[in-house]
Amino acid sequence: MTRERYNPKETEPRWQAAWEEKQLFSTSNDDSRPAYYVLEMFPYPSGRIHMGHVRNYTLGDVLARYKRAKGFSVLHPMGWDAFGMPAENAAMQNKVHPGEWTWANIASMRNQLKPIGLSLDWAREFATCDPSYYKHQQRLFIDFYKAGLVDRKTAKVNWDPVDHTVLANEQVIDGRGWRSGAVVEQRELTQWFLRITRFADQLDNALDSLDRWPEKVRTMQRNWIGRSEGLLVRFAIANAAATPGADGQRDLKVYTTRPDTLFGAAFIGIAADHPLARTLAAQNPALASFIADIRKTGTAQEAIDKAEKRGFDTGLRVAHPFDPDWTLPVYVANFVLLEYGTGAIFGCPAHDQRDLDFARAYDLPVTPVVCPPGVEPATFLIGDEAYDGEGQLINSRFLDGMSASDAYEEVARRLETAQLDGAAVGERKVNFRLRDWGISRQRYWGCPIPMIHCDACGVQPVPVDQLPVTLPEDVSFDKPGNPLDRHPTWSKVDCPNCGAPARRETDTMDTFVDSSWYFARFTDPWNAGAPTTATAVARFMPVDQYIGGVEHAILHLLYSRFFTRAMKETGHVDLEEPFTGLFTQGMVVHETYRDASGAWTEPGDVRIESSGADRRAIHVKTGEPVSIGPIEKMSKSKKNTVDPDDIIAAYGADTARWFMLSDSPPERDVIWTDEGVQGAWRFVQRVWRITQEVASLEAGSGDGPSPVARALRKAAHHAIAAVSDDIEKLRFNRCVAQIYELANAIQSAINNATESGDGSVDVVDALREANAILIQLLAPMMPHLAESCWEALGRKELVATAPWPVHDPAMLVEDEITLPVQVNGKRRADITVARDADRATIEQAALAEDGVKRAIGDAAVKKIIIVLQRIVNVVI
Ligand code: ANZ
Ligand code: ZN
Repeated sequence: MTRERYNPKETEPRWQAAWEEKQLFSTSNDDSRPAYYVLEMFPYPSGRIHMGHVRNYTLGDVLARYKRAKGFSVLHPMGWDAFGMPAENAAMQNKVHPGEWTWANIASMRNQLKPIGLSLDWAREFATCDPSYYKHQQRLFIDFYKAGLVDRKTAKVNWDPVDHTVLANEQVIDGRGWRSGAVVEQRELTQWFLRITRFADQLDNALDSLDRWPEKVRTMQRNWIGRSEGLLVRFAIANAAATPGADGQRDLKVYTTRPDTLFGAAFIGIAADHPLARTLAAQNPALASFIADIRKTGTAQEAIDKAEKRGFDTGLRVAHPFDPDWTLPVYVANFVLLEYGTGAIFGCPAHDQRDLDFARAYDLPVTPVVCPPGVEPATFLIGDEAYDGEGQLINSRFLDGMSASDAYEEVARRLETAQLDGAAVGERKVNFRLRDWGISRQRYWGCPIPMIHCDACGVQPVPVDQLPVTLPEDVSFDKPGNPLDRHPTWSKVDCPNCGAPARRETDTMDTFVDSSWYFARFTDPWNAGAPTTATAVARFMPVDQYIGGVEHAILHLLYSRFFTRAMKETGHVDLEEPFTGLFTQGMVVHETYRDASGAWTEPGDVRIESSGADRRAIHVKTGEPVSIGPIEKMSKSKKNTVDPDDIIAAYGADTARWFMLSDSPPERDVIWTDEGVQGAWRFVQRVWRITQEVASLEAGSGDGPSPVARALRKAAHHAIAAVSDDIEKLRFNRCVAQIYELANAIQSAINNATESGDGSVDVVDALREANAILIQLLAPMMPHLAESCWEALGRKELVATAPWPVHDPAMLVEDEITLPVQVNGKRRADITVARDADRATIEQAALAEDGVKRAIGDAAVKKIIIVLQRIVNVVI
């Protein structure tokens, strides 16, 4: 019999065509089966599919195929997150229109995705840069606007004074514009905001209910939202009259989460842009220039945290709330943020590190007020480190001896009742770190914000029946800045309210908006009249399993959660949480190589010469040695990428999929190695060979039940149960291990049947059953190979349409047990007996073994010790 090698080049396109022809993966919106929605984060059309994509989509595909086999109507769509800066950069560099560049990339990436054999519903494909998509996004924006979820306010932007353009944070490198190299300035611009803070509390609370999300992602979200409970405290200004610019100022409000430390207060800090700082600076040129100076640090939290603590003593003093004779200096300080709390703090150097650094720099008193447990208050001193732990109050008058939490309550209670100018001094307040979401971008390649500015009527939304507001095609990128601003006609429009000449908004939306609701659009991308269709949303949403990179753990997921709530409030969906299950996959990593000159060298140019401890590599072209560097995330800059196209061309998609799934748990990084790929390739061939062998087995003589057959059936049914469970839990590397085991069991049964000639009817039946199970279990992972094997078994239908195998619970019960048999303490044999076998049966079986008989020889058996279910010892 001829055994042909499995040839993916021939089979893979054939099976893809067969699936396509039968439209197996297009999902109907009206189907009586239960729905299951699996979604991978859609790609940005950068131009090439990389291994990270392959991993992401393969993970989702396994689940989609499995759920389909389990009888679900599975929604598994694909689209393109297609707006964004790289297209504009390409336009500037290569003189190609961003749209042209983007659509060309989409076409080539789609061509790269298809050969992977993903079970995607391509009928639902869309790109966010398509007016038929962003039209609905504009509609959502207008509905949010009407519902009070949109705000227009001033905010700081990074301004490049040479290019005359606004820069995104990632375009500011070490304080300079990425293209011009000019020192970036902060400018105030009026911008559009989505009021995500309206839902801050909900977004925080609901994290508890997301029990199918990784804990680390929930924690990251929680930290980002940053809920804190504290107290607003008003400090009376003590010397307003004596301080130029402070006339009429009566109090200064601070936010604190540690009112218990109030007696440790050493100063007041206000933000550079605090209104009081501004009025004081108007009368104080030295302060004004100090403020101008610290503004250069920018607004990024990281930069602020890193910057040296600096302040300017304004001369203003405030009274301590519990002691009118105790006054504190007011500084403008660079570490106090305008947008948090009230933009003003009281500094307690002993118990806050920033305050301590500040106090040391400006020679302010450091009075500890919380003494750590077990430390003698008299000896407790603060050195370079603030103490932020628990303890007992000291140096704090009426609070002395209390715990920090009791002291917190006591201060809060007293200040809530204390009065200053007819209002309470203290007020409890929950604060959030979360800020409203500024979505204005001064760029071309984004969704136009559908608003019109009229001198007479103010801001007006574009009437819904005039949507979409489309981007003009005739734009140039030869100058920096936003081409929409300098387009001769695009922004000229009549006011929808009074008809007078008015001006279109030229800002476009942050691309995070585009990805904040695409999952809802996938449920009915054909609805031309509205963003969503209620029945379709009800059928598929929320997404049952969302899969993507952990780099999106904060913003994308938070914005999507906000959008879902905002869409609920405006009647577009009827749910709050978009993703019930979230899985964050690890990265694909690879060794790095450098040639003799230190230049990064591609894996394709490297040959590993020897393995083990003295692994060495050479350059295939020059024969020169190549040094092997650390394993790192695949990246173009280090040239340690492997192109999916090359792998598929050499081995086929199944090999790539299998290796990707097999090597490590999906949440961890997977190290791409040539040996690993080879191993996967060998397994593909092995499954093919096994299947052909089983298909050609002819049942020989012997009927009646065979123990070999029984053991094989048990292995197969055990594998069904284990693989199903592991797929449900996305533990794909464990599925792979189970499948290897089953393949081994089948192989040894084949060997047994062919060598001993015991191809009894029962054994051949069991082999056929186990082989079919093997193929079905690996079908979600290696779908093409599975189809070829299925066909070789003589099945007429596609395995992609076969129902998932069901295990027989009776097969999972362990009913036999293997016991070692010793003779005078030395192991001589193993016996397999029924788990509940009695002593007599076990003795008989033990004494019947050849090895045992030989060891006993002529001696008399004195006794036989049986430890049930453990061991048998024959004493002679
Ligand atoms: C006095 C104090 C004493 C504080 C102490 C801390 C420790 P979270 O938990 O993040 O809400 N703070 C308040 N507003 C600020 C602003 N705009 N810029 C910089 N810091 C600000 O942090 C609240 C604490 O951060 C507040 O409690 C305040 O300092 C500071 F031993 O007040 B605390
Ligand atoms: Zn008007």
